[in-house]
Amino acid sequence: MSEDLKIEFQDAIAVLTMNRPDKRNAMSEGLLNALDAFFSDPPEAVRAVVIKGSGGHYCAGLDLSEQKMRDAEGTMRHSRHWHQVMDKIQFGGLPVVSAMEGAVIGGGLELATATHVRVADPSTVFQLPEGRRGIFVGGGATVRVGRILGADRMTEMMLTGRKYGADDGLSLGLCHYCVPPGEAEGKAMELAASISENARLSNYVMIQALARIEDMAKADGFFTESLAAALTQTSPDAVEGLAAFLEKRAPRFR
Ligand code: 1HE
Repeated sequence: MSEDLKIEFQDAIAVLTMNRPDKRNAMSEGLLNALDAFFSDPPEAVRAVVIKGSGGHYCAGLDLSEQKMRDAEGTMRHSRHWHQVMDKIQFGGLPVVSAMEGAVIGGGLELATATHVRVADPSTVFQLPEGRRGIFVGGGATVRVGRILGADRMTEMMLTGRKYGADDGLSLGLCHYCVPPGEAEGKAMELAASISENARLSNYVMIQALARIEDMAKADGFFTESLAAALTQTSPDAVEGLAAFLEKRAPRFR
């Protein structure tokens, strides 16, 4: 197990802690590879994941101290590696909840927006400082942050390097919850526990289908929605879920 990423289990929830507090959990190659390894082969019993940082920060983005000048090919390969890992997080099939505080900056925001549920506390700072450092985003922000904010607001955010707090983040969609100081992890665990009680296939299909349907033409989206419904509605969990509702009891999914 990598020292940079602590992996713990609480019932069906895997809790991943980015563990480089001295560097504000900046994303080193080691940390990125440890996330890659977890999401490539998560234990079968895991039903949801919580990602958090240590030392009062979520993630301060790319580890700038590891950066060397790369040529165009090296830069492209580096960026595409980030895309692969972020895709694995977003489309791996497990619901992922971010518990955020402090820095959610650069690659930290790219990581957060690859996760499905984002909880912030008032210390949280969202920023894309790349434009101020002479570089560009490369870990997926143009698509993931761009779709949340729109290109117009993201352009302004990058040009000025402005910082958004948790309340702004909530109204812009960078986070889904803003909780009192220090309560982000507790709320994230509560949400992960509740999500993990859903039928596994329903969660899987939500994760696989929704973001892709957003990329489709309307007619293709409607068609794909019907396929997704056909898959879930004909599963044993659908029979159980509907029976449990009518019998006024909690469902017992597989
Ligand atoms: C780092 C990093 C880092 C901190 N890489 N070492 N990301 C950034 O441009 C954000 C840069 N960091 C910051 O703006 C600030 O550090 C924070 C707002 C996150 C925190 O401030 P503070 O006052 O609590 O801490 P600090 O004193 O600035 O930093 C503590 C240490 O962490 C210090 O090292 P030290 O050896 O002097 O103790 C910092 O150098 C170190 N540190 N952040 C390396 N990011 C796929 S492309 C993505 C492109 C990007 O992500 S670009 C954005 C990078």
